[in-house]
Amino acid sequence: MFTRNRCLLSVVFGCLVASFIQSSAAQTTAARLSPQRSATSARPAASASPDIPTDAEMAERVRQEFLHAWQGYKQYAWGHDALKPLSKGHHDWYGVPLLMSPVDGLDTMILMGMTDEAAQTRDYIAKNLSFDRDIYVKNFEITIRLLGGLLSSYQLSGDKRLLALADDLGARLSPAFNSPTGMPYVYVNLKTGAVRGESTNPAEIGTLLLEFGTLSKLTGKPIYYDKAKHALVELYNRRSPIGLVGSTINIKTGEWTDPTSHISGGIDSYYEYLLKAWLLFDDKDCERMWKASIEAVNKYLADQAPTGFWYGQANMNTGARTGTTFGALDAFFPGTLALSGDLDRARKLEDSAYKMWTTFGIEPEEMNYMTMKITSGGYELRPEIIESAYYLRHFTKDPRYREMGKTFFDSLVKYCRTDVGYAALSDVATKTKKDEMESFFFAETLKYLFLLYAPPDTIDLSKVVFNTEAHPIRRTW
Ligand code: DMJ
Repeated sequence: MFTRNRCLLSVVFGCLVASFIQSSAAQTTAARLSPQRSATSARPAASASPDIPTDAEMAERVRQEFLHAWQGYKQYAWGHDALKPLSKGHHDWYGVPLLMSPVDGLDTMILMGMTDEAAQTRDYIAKNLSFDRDIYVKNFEITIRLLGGLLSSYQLSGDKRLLALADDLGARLSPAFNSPTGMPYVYVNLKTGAVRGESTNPAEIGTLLLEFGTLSKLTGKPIYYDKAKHALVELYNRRSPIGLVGSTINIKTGEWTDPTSHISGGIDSYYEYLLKAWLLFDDKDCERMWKASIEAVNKYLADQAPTGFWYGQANMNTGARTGTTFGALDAFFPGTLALSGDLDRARKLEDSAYKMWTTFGIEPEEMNYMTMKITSGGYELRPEIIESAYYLRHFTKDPRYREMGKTFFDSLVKYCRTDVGYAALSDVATKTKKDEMESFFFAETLKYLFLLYAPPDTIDLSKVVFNTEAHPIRRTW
């Protein structure tokens, strides 16, 4: 069984994702993409402790769980955005389907070597996905899930129909940037280009450049890069004198309406994209903005508490501590720190996040790290803590992270698995399930779990950057 799986994985990776595999000439790019240390795909042979399965066995287990959830989606929700894993129904975000789960899940299928399944899904998307819809969509969510997914799967498959869909989507989303400041409105109507939603946050403004920038590079239309970059710079220019951003801003006036600073949901991927846009596009402005921002974040938000090393909340203008909560979304930050070369903080923070997970058997949406008491008790099948374990294993080669991954996988199977898929939890204390399986479970949670155990050259991190929805974008420019 093990030998067969190992062969299967090698063959599949060799054929399908050859363009992602590291070339020996990658050192120059590797140095640029890995600012404080050189990246390498070498990993010591997994000397698993006796009770931990081998990497190949773990990768295959994850793959089987993807198949389980995908079969459930196909049986009960095919053609819709998402499966409802308890009622066995389906859910469409905007009343009409935008194929959220197929587009989000397609590149994971390709990386897992599901050749036939991926080809069928790709064909279905190309023939059935239409953005000519009179609906207001959230620019941020549609960009990270659909635009990112289409671009990544185009690069992996070479299917030009996906790039055409991405170009069409990019054009339909672009009116969102037509505000007095250039920072995007929250919603845009895909048919009419009408916009609405002036009150937004740094993540919704600053998490667009990887996708719009890649669209520019692949279509030769600079307008996409320029609009998303302008929005990012306008946001950065409104940082406080001590270098922090707040939680809520009005994109018409440019005024902050909530000065609370943190790295959690609503700000998180703004920081992630400053770093990754530097790495993917060699954009020196983004390099400068990342370096200035991370210094302020580490100075005012990092918190060495009796319970561990965390990042909490502070006032963006004074730096005064205003809160001590940390949660599932914050757990992306060890991965971002590791990618930037700060392995010391990355390791300490992932240890804290792991403590959060194991304290409750599975991580809560948010808790107070001073008291270790839950302040928001759901679990949405989120990937961030697994994403961070993937980066840390890659950069440190420490077997600790493959062991952590086993804990995450076992908890998911134990508490979230249903007969047709996986369900989010409404309460991690009681492990009560709820009728939701977000598309990022296919795009991110299972992909990062798989990559944690897949052969290390499956993705060449010296050439590939993941968008915030875990869609790998390869630098071809
Ligand atoms: C995903 O849609 C993205 O990772 C986003 O950046 C944050 N939230 C979810 C996953 O938790």
